[in-house]
Amino acid sequence: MVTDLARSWLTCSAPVAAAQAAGRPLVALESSIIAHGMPYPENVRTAHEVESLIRDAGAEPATIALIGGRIHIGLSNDELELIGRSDRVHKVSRRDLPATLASGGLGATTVAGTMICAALAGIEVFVTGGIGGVHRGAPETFDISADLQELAKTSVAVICAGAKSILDIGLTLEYLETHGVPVLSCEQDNFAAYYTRDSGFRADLRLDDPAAQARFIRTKWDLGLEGGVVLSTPVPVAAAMTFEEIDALTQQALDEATAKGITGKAVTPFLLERITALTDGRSLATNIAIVKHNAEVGVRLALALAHVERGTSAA
Ligand code: PSU
Ligand code: MN
Repeated sequence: MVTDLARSWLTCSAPVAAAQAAGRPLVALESSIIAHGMPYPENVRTAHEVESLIRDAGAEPATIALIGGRIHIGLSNDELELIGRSDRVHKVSRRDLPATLASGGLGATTVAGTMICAALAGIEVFVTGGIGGVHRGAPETFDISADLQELAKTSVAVICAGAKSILDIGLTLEYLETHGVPVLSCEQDNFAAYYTRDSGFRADLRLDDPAAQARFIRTKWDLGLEGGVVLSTPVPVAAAMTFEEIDALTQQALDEATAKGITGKAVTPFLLERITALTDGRSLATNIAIVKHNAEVGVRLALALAHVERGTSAA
């Protein structure tokens, strides 16, 4: 339950506050992808482009980060620059939120961290790149992203291009099923694999129409079935990488992580950085295309959700 006490930690930007007051749809965006997922200055440029795209489509973007002991919902240009440029930005998942807020440090929120803050701000739709998941080798390491537990309990719809094959995608989908998290897909039947379109695993349900996606999500929450919904959409064909290329480089990055003894929250950023380097930055162009496409899908969902009444559909 969201309490006034929890909400007292929020600082909403003027455009976000105006959208909330006018009842205009909002789309949350994460900051870990800016601080830890892409190099400067492409990260900040992409963040601006994604925000513009959402605004032009009729919703208000709300990039979320922790600055000076406050949860910022919507960032100014200077704040985006700070998060994108500083090398002192903590990666903030659920367990890191209190420490970073209490110390007043800079924090970039992961999928889990962003979901928590979006829910506090009453934002139902959140666009990211790829979700975290069950890591390959998790049966020994227990390395399962806190994103999955958050999806199980926090009621936010998360639009993504599936999950990267640095993860065990099959086990990730099993985990989501166990925890009652619906995995929707659009544009294809299968769950996406981030750099490539097809993970080889089916999503629970394909819903291409934003109105149908919105009705599904509203029905879940109307029923009191708390927790998130994953909406997977594949990387656009023109920007997709081939399975052979990305699979070999993923394996190399995983081997390097093992050899270096990388563990805990450092694993995902290490793998993302190595893959960017190993592809000579080509994966960066793919990353940018993915986030923009996800934003297009997310904004259509946010607009559709604004039109779906709560309660039994009269249709
Ligand atoms: N996977 C991606 N891109 C990302 C991340 C994951 O393809 O940017 C980031 C997201 O912020 C995600 C986080 O929530 O990494 C997951 O980290 P961990 O595995 O430590 O939970
Ligand atoms: Mn982990």
